[in-house]
Amino acid sequence: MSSKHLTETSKFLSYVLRHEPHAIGLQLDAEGWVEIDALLAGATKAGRTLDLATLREVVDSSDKKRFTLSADGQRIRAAQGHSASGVNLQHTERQPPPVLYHGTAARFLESILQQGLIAGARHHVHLSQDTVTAVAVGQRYGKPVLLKVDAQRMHRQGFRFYQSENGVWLTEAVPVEFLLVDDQLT
Ligand code: HQG
Repeated sequence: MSSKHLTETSKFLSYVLRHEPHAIGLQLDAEGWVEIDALLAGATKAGRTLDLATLREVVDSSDKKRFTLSADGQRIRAAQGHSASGVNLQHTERQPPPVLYHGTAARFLESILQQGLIAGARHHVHLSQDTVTAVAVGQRYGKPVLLKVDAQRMHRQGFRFYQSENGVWLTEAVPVEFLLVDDQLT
């Protein structure tokens, strides 16, 4: 299958498994799972050609391991990034590394330096362990800016951190006092 078709299908899966399952008549459970049969049927009904082989190829080829299959292979979920209500993944709570990064766009900086990082539509603020990933995330919205998060100090003060099954660090919000604009991009 062409990489363009795989990317496009991956975006469709992110849309229904993270944000709008109802768009194709699906309901996710509290842990974000849905029966693969129901997903394929819903997609077909919505006029999209999606078969099991394609679905498995998208899952296997996802650079960020965005989707997880259940142990019995019957169900699928997005590993993180949800905004859908009624979904509340029990991500593993972990002690974070001393520093985490958040990539954003320059045009959001003023607001972030006033309010701190907020989750917005998603259930968590997303943080990365490495700067390359963070810059790529920020670049999706415009000229990227890299923010350094003092995760160690946050954790010491009782803020909780979680790691999704595909390795993304998550927290509820990051107050301004724990943020530093990293000047390596300027
Ligand atoms: C910004 C991708 C103004 C925030 C990535 C971001 C990630 C504020 C945007 C995942 C703000 C939200 C999530 C404030 C935060 N004022 N703007 N106070 N606080 N923002 O897409 O972190 O490829 O919901 O900086 O890898 O960009 O889809 O979050 O720019 O893990 O699998 O508000 O998406 O994964 O944007 O990206 P998003 P994100 P996938």
